[in-house]
Amino acid sequence: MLNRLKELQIEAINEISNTTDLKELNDLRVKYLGKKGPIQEVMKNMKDMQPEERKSAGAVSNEVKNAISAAIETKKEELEALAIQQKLANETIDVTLPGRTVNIGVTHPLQAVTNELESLFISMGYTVEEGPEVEWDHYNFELLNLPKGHPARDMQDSFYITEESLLRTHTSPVQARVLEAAKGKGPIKIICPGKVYRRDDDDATHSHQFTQIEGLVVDTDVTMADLKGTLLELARQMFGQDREIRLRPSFFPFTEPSVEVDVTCSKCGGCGCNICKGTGWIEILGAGMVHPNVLEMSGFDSKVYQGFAFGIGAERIAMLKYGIEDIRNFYTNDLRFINQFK
Ligand code: FA5
Repeated sequence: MLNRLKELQIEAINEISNTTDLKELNDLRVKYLGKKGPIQEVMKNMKDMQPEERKSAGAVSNEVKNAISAAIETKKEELEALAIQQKLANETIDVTLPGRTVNIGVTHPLQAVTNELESLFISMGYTVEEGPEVEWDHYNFELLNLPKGHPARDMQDSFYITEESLLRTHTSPVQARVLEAAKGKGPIKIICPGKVYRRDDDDATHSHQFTQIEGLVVDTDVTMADLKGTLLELARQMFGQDREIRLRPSFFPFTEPSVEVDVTCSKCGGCGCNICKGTGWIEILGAGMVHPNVLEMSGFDSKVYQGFAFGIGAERIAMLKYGIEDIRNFYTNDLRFINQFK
């Protein structure tokens, strides 16, 4: 019996040393040390032994089991170390390989100009307001001194949705909303960027949907000089410190006096070229002093408060700044155009 135990030890250690796989090693543990294994089988005969013989058989069986366990542990450590080495070898990173490029988007030039104008006005103490693109006739026209039937409504051909609602034709209704919400108390200093819509025929300089940035300042001591200074700063920040502006008399029902604002042409510097049609000047926005009727309709005392307002066409600014010749480029989503602004 003792011989059989020694034979089993040699047999097990042989098999253990030949195995190359952790699962196989575990199977060998079950095979030799499990309850139904050959060592337990041999030990069943112990009951027929003399006490002295049984004692030494017990000791030998323990020695054999310990030797097999130790061989399994050693092999396990060896196989685990080998597995880690193989994993490391397989996962080697080649740091010399070129990286995969990620396609990074680019800010649309129209958005870039809007952002730039927003930052400029925020730096001058303005806050940014927004309003709905589907607007009530009341805010788009009536509160801006354009009652129903007023001939100046034809200046902005509109997309009506119902008799009383339309796609806003300018960002000026936001100033009407802000004035109304202020309940007759200034000061107000806001800009409102956003999309506007008109039944204009699309061509190189007109679009049926375009972007305006409205500005409104209302306080107790606001003059035309404040408006002019603000617009000169705007022109110089956007187009260069050597720009000049000129104010031409114009008409808007919501401002009195009203002006159209031109900036010296950035291509020819004012001598006259194809961009400025030989005049040296390019129109960029409409502006004026807020009409007393507009202030009064929103609850402001026009003897105490005055204000100025302006409406910038963002596409026109972007076209001048980047030399873009056709406004439709902003809306055709041609990546060859957009990627030039990377
Ligand atoms: C207005 O819309 C006034 N609400 C501006 C204003 C605000 C005046 C506050 C006074 C006080 P106007 O229709 O001129 O004004 O438009 C303003 C600017 O929008 C124009 O100077 C031009 O740059 C731009 N614009 C007008 N129509 C179009 C169009 N169809 N496509 C692209 N840009 C346009």
